[in-house]
Amino acid sequence: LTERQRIQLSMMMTQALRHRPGQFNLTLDSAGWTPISDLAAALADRFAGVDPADAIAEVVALSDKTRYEIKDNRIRATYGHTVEADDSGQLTAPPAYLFHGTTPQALPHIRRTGLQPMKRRRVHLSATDDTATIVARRRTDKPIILKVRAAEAAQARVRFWVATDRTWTAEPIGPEFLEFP
Ligand code: HQG
Repeated sequence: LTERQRIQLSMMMTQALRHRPGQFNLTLDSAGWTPISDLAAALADRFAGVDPADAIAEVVALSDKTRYEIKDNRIRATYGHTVEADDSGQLTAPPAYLFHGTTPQALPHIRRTGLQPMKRRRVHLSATDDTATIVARRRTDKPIILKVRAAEAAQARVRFWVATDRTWTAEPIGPEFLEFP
């Protein structure tokens, strides 16, 4: 695949595996898994001349953010769901601190209501402040980095899941667990 084709296919895969599985004739289980063959069938006509399963494997292998996971002929998005995927990731006790990159505009809301999942099922957190800065730069050239007292929140029964080596997901996190700049 060319890089352009890879990006196009990856965008279709996030639509299918995070947001609109029904539109691709897919059924996701509670952890977000679906057979690779079903996804390949759904995407086949968009990539004439390329084996769709090979193309999918290439996108998975080259994903800079480890957006997808393959296991036992099944595939899932590692994070980012708007559809229910209640067991995605691995329920794990978090480190003392995680990070969240956001915008100046969101800050007053976050001070009041804490981190909310907004359109997704879970709040997304970064393992390092560098990664959080990259996440924030998607939306702003003035990144705001919040330090999340994750272990303390977990003690107060907020659940955390490891998605990738750089990304965690969590339930809503109250402002009392956030350190503002
Ligand atoms: C903000 C990308 C108002 C939050 C990234 C963020 C990540 C609030 C936005 C992954 C709020 C939600 C997720 C509150 C949070 N009031 N705004 N109470 N609480 N917000 O995209 O973390 O490339 O759903 O700060 O790299 O930006 O797609 O979350 O600005 O890993 O693979 O509401 O998506 O990965 O935005 O990004 P998002 P996110 P991919």
